[in-house]
Order: sequence, then structure tokens, then C-alpha cells
Amino acid sequence: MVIAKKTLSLSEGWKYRESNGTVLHDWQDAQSLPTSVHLDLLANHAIPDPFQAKNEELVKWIATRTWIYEKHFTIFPQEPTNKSRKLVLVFEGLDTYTTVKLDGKAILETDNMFLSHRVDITEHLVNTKAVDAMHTLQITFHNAEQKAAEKMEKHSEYSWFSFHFGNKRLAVRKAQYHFVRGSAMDPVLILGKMIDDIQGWDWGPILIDCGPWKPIYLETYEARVADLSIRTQLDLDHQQAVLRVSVEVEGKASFARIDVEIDGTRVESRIITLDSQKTTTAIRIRNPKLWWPWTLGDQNLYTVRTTLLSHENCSAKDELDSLEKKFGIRKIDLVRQPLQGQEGASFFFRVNGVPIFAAGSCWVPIDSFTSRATPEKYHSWIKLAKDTNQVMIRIWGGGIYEHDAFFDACDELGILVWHDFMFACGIYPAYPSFEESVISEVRQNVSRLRHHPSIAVWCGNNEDYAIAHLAQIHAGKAEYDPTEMDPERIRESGFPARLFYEIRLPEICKELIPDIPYWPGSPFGGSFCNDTTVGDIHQWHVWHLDKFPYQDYPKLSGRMITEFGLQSAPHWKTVKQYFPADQPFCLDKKQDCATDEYMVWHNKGKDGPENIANYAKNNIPFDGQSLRGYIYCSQLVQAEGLSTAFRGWRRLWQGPGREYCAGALVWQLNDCWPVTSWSIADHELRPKLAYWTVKRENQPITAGIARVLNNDSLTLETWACNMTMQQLCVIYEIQAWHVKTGQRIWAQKVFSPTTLDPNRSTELGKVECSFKLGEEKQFEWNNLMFSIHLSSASDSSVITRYVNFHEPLKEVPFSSQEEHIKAQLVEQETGPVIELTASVPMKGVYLDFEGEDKVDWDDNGVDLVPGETIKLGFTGLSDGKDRKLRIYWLGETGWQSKIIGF
Ligand code: BMA
Repeated sequence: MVIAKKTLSLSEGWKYRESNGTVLHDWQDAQSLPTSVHLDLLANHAIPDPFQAKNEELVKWIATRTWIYEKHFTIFPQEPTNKSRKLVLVFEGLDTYTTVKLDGKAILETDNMFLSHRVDITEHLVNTKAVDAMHTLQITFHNAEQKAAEKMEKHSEYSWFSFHFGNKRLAVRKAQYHFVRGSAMDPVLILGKMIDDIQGWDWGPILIDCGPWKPIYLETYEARVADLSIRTQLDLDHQQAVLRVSVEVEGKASFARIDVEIDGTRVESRIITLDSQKTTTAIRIRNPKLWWPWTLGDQNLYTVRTTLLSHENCSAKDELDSLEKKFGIRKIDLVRQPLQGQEGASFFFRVNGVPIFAAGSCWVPIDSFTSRATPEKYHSWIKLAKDTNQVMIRIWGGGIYEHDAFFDACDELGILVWHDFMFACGIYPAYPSFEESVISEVRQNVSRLRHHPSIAVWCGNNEDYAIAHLAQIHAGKAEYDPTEMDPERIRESGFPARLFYEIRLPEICKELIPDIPYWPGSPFGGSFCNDTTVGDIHQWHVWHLDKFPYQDYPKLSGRMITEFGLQSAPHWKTVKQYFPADQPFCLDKKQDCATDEYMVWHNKGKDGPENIANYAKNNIPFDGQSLRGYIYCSQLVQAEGLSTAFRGWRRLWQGPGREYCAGALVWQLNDCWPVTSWSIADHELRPKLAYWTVKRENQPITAGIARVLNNDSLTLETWACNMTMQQLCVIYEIQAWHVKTGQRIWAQKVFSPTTLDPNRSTELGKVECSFKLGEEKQFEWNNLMFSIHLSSASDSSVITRYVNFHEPLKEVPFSSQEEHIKAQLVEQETGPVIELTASVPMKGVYLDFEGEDKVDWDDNGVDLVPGETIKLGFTGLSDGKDRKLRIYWLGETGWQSKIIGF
């Protein structure tokens, strides 16, 4: 008789306690798996919410204890024992150092959060002869920091070096962002200064969690599909694709059926003979439906299913096991080739033969407690990226190999993924047992994720080469020869983990995913890792290193910028959520936000509050004395900075052979808790002002103006980006407006159609500003706002517009007062809109329905041109009366706002 694989979930009925403490020595009910000790303590009201106020401090003790989880279960009581069937306990993920016991006997020791484990317990059960009896599964979670310290001591021959974010984490294969950045015991060096304060990652709290962060279950089977992988090869003309479907089997099965379908239509069904542990069959697909990033086409997803059969012509009752995966047919290249007229080489992604400008952002885990993330939340974040016209997300190496739900959302929504391996900001060791663990982790995670068409590149690490570079300069450490390729010599060098980034990981990727690009690090390439002419760069000369003005972004370009950004505070509703409930929360009270204890606690950036204030003061009349002002000002400056960068860098995407800049990924998309950080939307997914400028600057068609001032004369450089695949014919109008009076001073209409070639920027030309204000005096250029409107040559409808003010904005004599702006709610066929008009140029006009929490705007944070009506659509407004809309904008002496009731 054939017995099909069965799975018994072990998610429910767990209890937990502290191992030998006094407080929580009695068993408490745990939540269903996946879970973690912080989440269980929170659910049991044993701790306050670590995200609120300064509660992070109050829950620090949790990480210093040992925790035990336990569950009783019976095994398939009705099944007879049978030696040809296996019983296997599967642990998809244990965080991190554990001892697992079954009925008191140790069956597993773990030390890597990123690994899954399968433990064959057949023997144990046969020997205990207790198949239908109650069993006890117990997992002890040891103190990760202590274990790390032990490892460091045992391997004191290694450097264990990091400039920031602490060293102990380097010994632990656990999400690095959980950890401490420095402590009196473990001082760290930041840009030449020893720092011994205790902080988390520079956007996260220190919450060193532990627990069963992924499911646990029991499998019983005669045979199972150990893996199902699909390699797709697409012909150049896209007329045909060959799928190589490989089935790996554990146990005895003679045949497997392979079914492939798309949109409910079967494309192929065949039975293959299984002659070894891994059997591969090639399937030809004519006229394949391709998977495209959303900017280029549809996200066609095929399903492949394999079913293990005991006989060739068997019925459903003879099926042993089956497994299904969704995949896409697409070809991804990372193109590095010479450029016309510039040094170095290109660095751009080509999908199905089409080069893309990869606009996007970097991803950190969406919660400090990784098991709390739901598929819905992943979907919402990825949708948020798409809604802001992003096409690539970079999973940063200090978090986790993301949950399947993340990739499902990217596959469905057409977002490309740059995936770092999990190493960040440090000189990691490479002793043999560490190496072995890393290799298993990489093999498992690449195998788990390789069917996802959204993954465009795997990358060795985050900033480890940069750390090595800085370590050499500032600390005389991490000496290494970049040409050395002998594994043993690399292991003994000052930068041992090159063994992973340059040898082991590329080897594994070549074997498991030969068609997907591999890149050693982010950043990497060229004469040193941040070479602006080769590979990718992290652009931190703005904000971190030299604190250059954000206006410099366009000239601080690289072939692809995989990190850059500025911090800002979250939406006030999110701030309110983390302020202590027992204290009055007031947005307009006078208080110094740069020193307020809760605002400071919820900004983990080194010099964060100081940097926010300085960037704001250098650019706008800054108000750090009320929460309302602080939030608006910090968000406006971040929004301006990011839009300057995207506008400048997209301009450098100039077509074949001239891909001078091929992408920009903002640091960062999201947050893991409510915090002031570099994210463009806060932890509650509430958009910051930057959300709107990132969206605007990455529309398929945009226009730009750059002011070039030479002594007293001003030249305007103008350009347009057409990121669509169609050639466009446009006409355009440039106008100059007086910011004080709203008077139009000058206009230039270009009515002869200009061609914008597809998938590149086009220079429209230069305009010398020779006009004068009145007879006597040349303009002060800061009095002028320029606008450019790009219209279709065929029907003159406006395609896009851009508004350009003098910078820094604090030198603009705005005269925008309350009475200059008008807003009215208009019901249109497509839904309600707020129509905005202004009689003078206005900057950063931001709308917020204060009493509502479900309003979603389709645009916001706009600049206004006199006489023009801008319509901002929205959904989700409640039916109630008394709905108050607050309108913010930037005035001459500071931010201003007014309330309109509807
Ligand atoms: C980069 C990242 C992160 C960090 C961010 C902001 O260096 O790789 O490690 O959080 O900058 O400082």
C-alpha cells in the first residue's frame, strides 16, 4: 500500500518560560507559531509595548535570559510504524542558538537563524516504541550575545572589526539589525572617534529577539519532493523558451508527473522516470508569455507542479507527494560595458533585452520582530513602492533573507529585487565552522527563492568592502591584497570574508542560479569600492561623510547609486502613537524637538537630530520648536533632496552607450518601528513628503530645469526623460514667474515638435535669461520661479510639468499667504478631488485631513504655479461632518498652514 506524505502542523499549543529566572519561571501560553519571546511576553501583558515611548529600555533584560519553549504532541496515532516510512521534524527557522530535545533527548543544536533543519526521528520513535504516546518537544533558546562573546574569544585570531553597529553580531548568524551598536564593554570606532554609547542600528531599536520565528511541523513519508527547480532559457527573439525542470527526491519513487500551466490553461503534462536523486526534464514553450517589471509589461506567472508516483499509470491514491511553484520566464543581465566618452563601464540591468533605469529604494525588515510580518503587510509595502513609480527594491544585508510573501508580492506587482546576502558593515571571520554555516545558509536560501522571477541580482554583502577600506585608512586594520584568490590566504588575511564574497558565494550562485547575475558587494567595483565610474556606489557624501548639500546630488553621481538619503520625522499620527499615552501630546506646543526625549529616542541616527536641524537650517527657515513644524520641515527637506537626486541622475540615462547613471535606490523605503529615519513612508505606511517627490520624479515622462549661474547671468538647462518604450513628440513652454507678485515675467514656447526617443533623457536646450525686471535693475534670480510644461505635439495636452525655485529655498522671498491659496472639494466622476489654485508661486503644498486615518491621496506635496488648477484626488474620507483639511506650505519666514472645513 502506498502512503502519501502527511504533514502535522506543530504550530499550536506551545508554552514558554524563562529557564532559571524567578519572574517567569512558570509556563505561560505562547502564541501560535511563528512567534518569538518578545511577542509572547507582549501578548501575555508581561512587558509594555517595546515600540512605545522609551520602553525599549524596559525590555532589555529579555535578551539576557535563556528561554524555553515546550509542546506536547502525539504522532499520527492511527498509523502503524513502518521502517520504510520516515518521520521527520522540520524547523523552518529557529532564532538562533538553541538546543532541541525530544522526550528529553537532544536531537538538534542550532546557531544560525537563516537555516532550516530537518531531523529524522524515525529511529527515536521506533526505539521508544511510543508512536501513539504523548511526546514532548522542547527548545531552549540561549543568550545570543553571550554565545557571540564566546565565539569571539574562541576565535581571537580574527579582527572582529566594525566601525559602527558593534562587533559581537559578526559572530552570530542572526539578523544583524537586532543588535547593539557599541557599549561600554564593546566600544566601536566611528569615522575615527571611539563611541561607547549604547544604541541600536541607526534606524532600529536594540531588541535581541529569540524564538521559533518560522513554522515547525512533522512530516511522515515514504518519498517526498525535496526540491523542485526551474531554469528558464529564452530565445533571443522571444519566440521560444526552454524550461529545465528538476525534481529532487528523497525516498523511493519511480515516476513524477510534471504539469505546467498559466492562467488555468495547461501548457504541458508529462511523466518522467526518476532514475537518480535529481532528474531534469526539458520542456519547450512556444510563444512564451514573459514576466516583465511593471514598467515594461505584464507579470505573467506560470505554475509548475510535480507529483511523485509509485507507478507510471497510477491514480490519485498512488501519489506520494507533490510540490508546486510559481515562476516567470524572463532574462536578466547586468550589463557592464564601455561607455561613450566617459571612463569606466556601465552598470545597468537589462530585462528581456530591454535596458532599464532602476529607480527604487532599499529595504529593511518591516518589523523588529520578524515573525510578526504578515503577507498583507508585505504586499502593502511592495505596492507602496510600485505606487511611487519604483521598479527595484534592494534587500539590505543586515536584515533577513525575506519571507516568501515578500517575493510573491514582487513577482505579482512587477518589482525587481536586488538581494544582498546577510552580511553588513563589518569584517566577518571565516573559520571553517562559520564558513560551513554560511555555505548552508546560502545554498538553502538561494534554493528556496530561485523560482521568483523578480530576483534580478544576488549581492555579496552591504558595505563590507567600504568598512575594509575605512579600516585600513583609520585603524590600520583589514589589510588585504585584492588580487589574492587563494582561499586559505584570504582566510588568513585582514579581510577573511572575501572568501565568501569572491569565491564561495559566486560558486554556489553559478551552480544554483547560473542565469542570475551575482555582484560581490554593495558598493563594489573599480579602484576602490565606491568608484563612481565602475559598479555601484553608496552616496553618503550628503548627510553622513562630508555633509555636502543635497543640491550636489546631480554631480555626485555613479553608474548606479544603491544608497543615498536624508532623514525625516514620521507622520504626526505615528509620532502620537509612540508618545507615552499618559502625557499630553500637542503638535503646536513650544518644545525643542531636537532634544525632546521621545523624539531623540526614536531617532537612532548618529547625529540624527543635529543633521536634520543643519540640513533644514541650510535650506529653509527651520522650525524645530514645534512638532508640527519639525515634522513638516524635516520631511520637506528630505523630499527636496531625493527629488534633486532622481531628477539629476535620470538625466544621465542617455540611451545606448550612454547609460552614465543607470539607477538610484533611496536609503530607505521602510521602517521596522516608529522612528525618525531615512524612510519615505513611516512604520504605519503613512507617506512622508518624500513619497510624493519620489513618485513624481519617477513618472515615465518628466521634465527638468537646472539653473547655472555665472556671475550675474543665469542659464537654464532643460531636459526631458522619456522612460516609456515609445518615441514621443512634444512641445513645451518655459515660463518665469515673480514669486512675490505672481506676475508672469517671461515665457518661451517651443511649438516645433521635439522628439523624445524612448527609454532615455533628451536635452531640450539652454536658455540664457536676459530679461530684466523693469528698466533699471537686473533680476535677483532668487525672485524667480521657473516652470516647464511639456505637452503632446499632437493634441497639446500637458504630459508633465516641473516647477523650479531658486535654492536654497530660504533665499526665496515667498509671499505666499493664506489668502493666496484656494482649495475646494469637487466631486468628479472618478471620485472626489481637492482643487488647488494660487495667485503666487507656492512651494511644498501639503494636504492632511487631520481627523481621518483612511484617506489615500493620489498626489500631494505639490508646488503651485499662479493661475493653474492642480487637482489632488483622494479616497477614504469618512461621511461625517466637520471634516478638516489642513494645508501646509513654505512661506518666506517659515512653514505656514491653514484649516479648511468641508
Ligand atoms: C548605510 C546602510 C545602513 C545604514 C544606513 C544609514 O550605510 O548600509 O547600514 O543604516 O547607511 O546610515
